[in-house]
Order: sequence, then C-alpha cells, then structure tokens
Amino acid sequence: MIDLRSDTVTKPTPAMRRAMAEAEVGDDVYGEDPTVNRLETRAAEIAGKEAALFVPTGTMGNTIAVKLLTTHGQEVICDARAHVTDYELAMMAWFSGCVPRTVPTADGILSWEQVARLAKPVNPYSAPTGMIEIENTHNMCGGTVYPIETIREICDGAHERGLKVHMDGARIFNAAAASGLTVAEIAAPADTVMFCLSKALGAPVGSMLAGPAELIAKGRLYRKRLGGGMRQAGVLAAAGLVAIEETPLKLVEDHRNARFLAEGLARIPGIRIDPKKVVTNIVIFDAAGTGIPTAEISARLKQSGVLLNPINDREMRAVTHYDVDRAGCALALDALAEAVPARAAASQL
Ligand code: TLP
Repeated sequence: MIDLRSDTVTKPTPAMRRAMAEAEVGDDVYGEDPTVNRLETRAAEIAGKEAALFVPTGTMGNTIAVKLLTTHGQEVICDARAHVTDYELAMMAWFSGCVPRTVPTADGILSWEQVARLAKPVNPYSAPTGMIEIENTHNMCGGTVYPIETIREICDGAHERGLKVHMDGARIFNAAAASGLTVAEIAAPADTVMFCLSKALGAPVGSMLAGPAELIAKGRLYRKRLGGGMRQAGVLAAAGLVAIEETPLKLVEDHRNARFLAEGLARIPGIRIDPKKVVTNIVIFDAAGTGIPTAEISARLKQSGVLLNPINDREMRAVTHYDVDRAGCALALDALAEAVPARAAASQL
C-alpha cells in the first residue's frame, strides 16, 4: 500500500526500534525516567524555550497550552481551518471554557491587522480575547508556512495588548526545512509551541509542549489531569530522540516529493492545484472537476493500492513522508490518472 493519508502513518525506523529496545527507563510521574528527561531537555533546547513537556499527542499539547494561556470565558483567535478548532473535539471549550473566534484566511496565515480588529478587552457584553493561536505549517491549507515577519508582528502586537500566543507547530520542522530558519527562531516570538514527534518526524508516539519553565511545570499537572501521566515512557521518548535528531535532515526530500505530486496532479484533467503553493509535505487539491465524488476516488485508489483521504466533497489531501519514496508518488499519480478517466472530467467541463 502507498499510504498518503497522513504523515502520522509512518512506521518506526530500525534506529528508533533499537533505541526503544535499549532505552533506560524509570517512573516518569516521579520524574525518574532518564530518557524522557533527556528528550524534554533536548526539545526545550531545539525550541529555544526554558522547558518542555512530553505529551502523548499534539491534541493534548494544544489543549494544555490553551489552558495555560487563558482563563474560562475567553476567546481564542485562530484561523477558520485551524486544527485546534476543527479537529480537537472542542477541547478548548471542554477543558478551558474558551470559544474560538475564527478568521477566514486564504492560506491559513493570520495577519496582525486581522487579529487587532478582533481582539477585545474586557467589556460588559462580549468574551474578552485570551490568546492567539497560529498553526505553522498550516495543515488544511496545504502545509503553508508563516513568514517570520508575520509571526513577529502578531506576537509583538499581542504582547503589547497583554495577550498570549501559542504556536501549533505540529510540523514546525517542515516550516524550518522550507524556510531555512531554525525551529528556535520560528518559535521565539510565541509564548508556547507544540510540535509533534509522530508526524513528519516519524516517531510512533508523542509531541512536545515547550515554553517558560513555570508554565511547563503547571502544564505537567494538567497533563496528569488529562490522564497523560505516563510511567516508563522512556521507550517512547527514545524513538522521539532519534526522530528529532535524524529526521529533520530528510524533510526536504518529502517536500520535493510533495511538489512532484502536485505537478503531476495539475496535469490530470479535472484536478485543480497550484503546484507553486506546495512548499512542504502537504498537497491539497480540488477534484470537483473530475465529476467523481471524492469518496469514490478514494475507494478506487484503494483498489489500486493507494490510500488518500477526502477532506470534503471537493478536496482531497496527500501527505508525503519517509515511508513513501519518489517511485511511490509516481505510482500514486498513475493510479489517480486511472481513477479519474479523462472522459469523466471532460463531461464536467
Ligand atoms: N493532524 C492529523 C489529523 O488530526 C488531521 C493529520 O493527519 O494531519 N495540530 C496539527 C496541525 C495537526 O495536523 C495535528 C494532527 C494535531 C495538531 C494533533 O495531533 P495528534 O493527532 O497527535 O493529536
């Protein structure tokens, strides 16, 4: 199977499996797992923050960040297709008592002007703004990367008004590979940053939440409340350590494969995509012009050994990662061209 549904589907590499088997462990709820401690120290260093917390999932990392940076009854300003509002089971409401104030954007990138217009102080009518959430890279907008100046403008503006900023950097290493900046440079203006070990980096489990030491210490208690107090988690952290040291160097290859896919897709009648906009590992394309429902395209592809998910009736998403190489991408394109015959596309034009 050529699995392009997500970069969450990667299997641990032999080096990760070896590290997991050999990991030194202890009880992490007592703070005694040396491998988890090592991962947290290293993650903080890479993110350029005082401390970091190992959490089982990106959703838990974002959930804890919102809790740390807001109080009940506040608004969280985010892009309209942000993961934190669309794919996290309303955790900001459930756990933190906050509501999202969503902003429609062309490519998932907020601007300070948009945020400034919506940010509200305490008043007798509306929910005051608590924090701004920025997603970098932006998943559902096709892996778009925030320009560093925009991040700085949003964070500076927010801080001047006493607002906090959390960066959902699930794929911040892809943003770093695409921009030539370090993860620390990208995350510096934000108060907290979450990044995933289990997405593009390929670890089997885990994400990191990084920020000021005092906040992260508090975050540790929220992690426990959410059922995330893991015990001999060093077996998982060991794979995470391999992932943060070894995989970032390979991400440019995933980005090249994503561009290759996008260019091939643009040649298939009925499919719409601008390959120039594909700068990281996520390829989102509009298949409405094929006249075939996206769920049906997905089903046809599966029969040819290619897994690729619809996002909605029009759009589909392909995500590249280290378990699919260039030849795999070429096969996926052949399967797609076969799944949407030109005459079906032509009948819709
Ligand atoms: N994204 C998953 C799905 O949930 C859509 C994927 O396949 O891409 N932030 C961003 C930007 C994400 O893309 C994801 C996962 C998360 C947070 C949550 O991470 P997990 O799945 O570890 O809770």
